[in-house]
Amino acid sequence: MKKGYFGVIGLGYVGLPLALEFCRAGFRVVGVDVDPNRIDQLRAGKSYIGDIADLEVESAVAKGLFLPTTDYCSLGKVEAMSICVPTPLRKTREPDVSYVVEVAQRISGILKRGQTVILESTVYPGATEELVAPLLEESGLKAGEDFYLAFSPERVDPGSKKYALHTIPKLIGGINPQSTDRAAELYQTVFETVLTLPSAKEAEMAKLLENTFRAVNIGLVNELAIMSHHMGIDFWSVIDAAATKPFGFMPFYPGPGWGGHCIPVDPFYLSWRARANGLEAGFIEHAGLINNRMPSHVVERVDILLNDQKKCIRDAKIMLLGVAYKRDVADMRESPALEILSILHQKGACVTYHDPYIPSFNCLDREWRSQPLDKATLQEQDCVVIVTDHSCLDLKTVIRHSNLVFDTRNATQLVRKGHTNVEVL
Ligand code: SAJ
Repeated sequence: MKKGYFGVIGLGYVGLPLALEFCRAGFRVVGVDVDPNRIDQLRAGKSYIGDIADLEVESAVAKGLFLPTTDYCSLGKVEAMSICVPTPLRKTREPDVSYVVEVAQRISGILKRGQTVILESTVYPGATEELVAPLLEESGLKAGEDFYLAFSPERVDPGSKKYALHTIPKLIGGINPQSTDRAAELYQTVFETVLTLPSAKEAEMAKLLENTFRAVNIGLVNELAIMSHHMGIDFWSVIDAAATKPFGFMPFYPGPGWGGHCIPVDPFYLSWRARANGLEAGFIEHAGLINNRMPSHVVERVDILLNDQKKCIRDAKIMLLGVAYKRDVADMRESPALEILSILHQKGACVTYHDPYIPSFNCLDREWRSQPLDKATLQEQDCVVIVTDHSCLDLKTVIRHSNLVFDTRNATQLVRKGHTNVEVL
């Protein structure tokens, strides 16, 4: 297939890697984003996504392959375009598809006969056909005939260097067979493996199964961790033992809660749709209850540990070690650290944090700045709470100079032997 122009709308942690993957395959990629600062950075050869090096952006721009712009009209020349904008939850835990709606309306203003639109943003089953198609048809063109429309779930694991994007199998489901074929033919020139599904709904549901699978299993191990603690069982060794089973088991690990913009969000797109069909999504709702309760469980544990030293949370000096939502990423979105910090602050603790990936962030109407992780600072703390187990953290030093360490990730497993000042979740 000749390689012409391809469009990507939304140049975030999904869209930017996708755009550059198409550049590497020889396409000229029109990258559209509403944020002019992002466009300026990209044009200057700068990346704002941890997994993407500046050089990758600089090289694609210099070769004239990557064309960052805020102008939707530039999409007029592309054969196909992918929508990669956020699909968060509202405060009511209902889907917020406003970004997808905004983009679809903008595309309908420039859509050309014969173009293909692929939605990559995670949505509820049926959204591509029931929400996006009518918006694009405001162009006067007929979906599935005059233009083609498909869904292809993004499969990005932020912070993971293990899989190159083009090696991760890509699912495609169109609103009709012609759309499926068009989208698959295009993606086959970039991705090593492309699997087509009967329709867009199966592709939308596959993504939700993938992430609900993780969310429910995270909830399972969190629930069993709390149970094991009360029963005097070392649950971390239980998981390692169960993981020796070569089949039929996949380890998940307890933690301070679930973060990121996917796992705590995507399952509720499915439960919302289920409820709209008069169905119950019990596992999803229960996983949400458990995972959302973990931050307060962490604080309860710290409270008990301080009480054992005749201290209380009020006025205690507590340092959170790692605040990103998971190890080795510089992303705070939905991080459980934010909830832990808020609860401790409300209880009167003197909270600080150290995170080499997060120099500062705003929470509780103020800026918080990462403190040095040195002997003096550690010795001042009544408790150090390991919230995110970044690989670069020197936990031996932390244990050596801290009065008390509460480890929510079992990150000290190999260095805490012989130390009595470390407790794990
Ligand atoms: N977590 C646990 N215990 C676990 C696994 C994760 O507490 O056993 C926590 C993490 O600390 C994090 C949250 O859950 O706060 C989500 O973790 P995650 O490993 O699912 O990471 P995400 O959300 O960055 O990326 C996931 C992808 N993860 C993996 O495949 C390992 C994948 O499910 C999706 O492609 C991606 O979300 C997405 O964009 O949907």
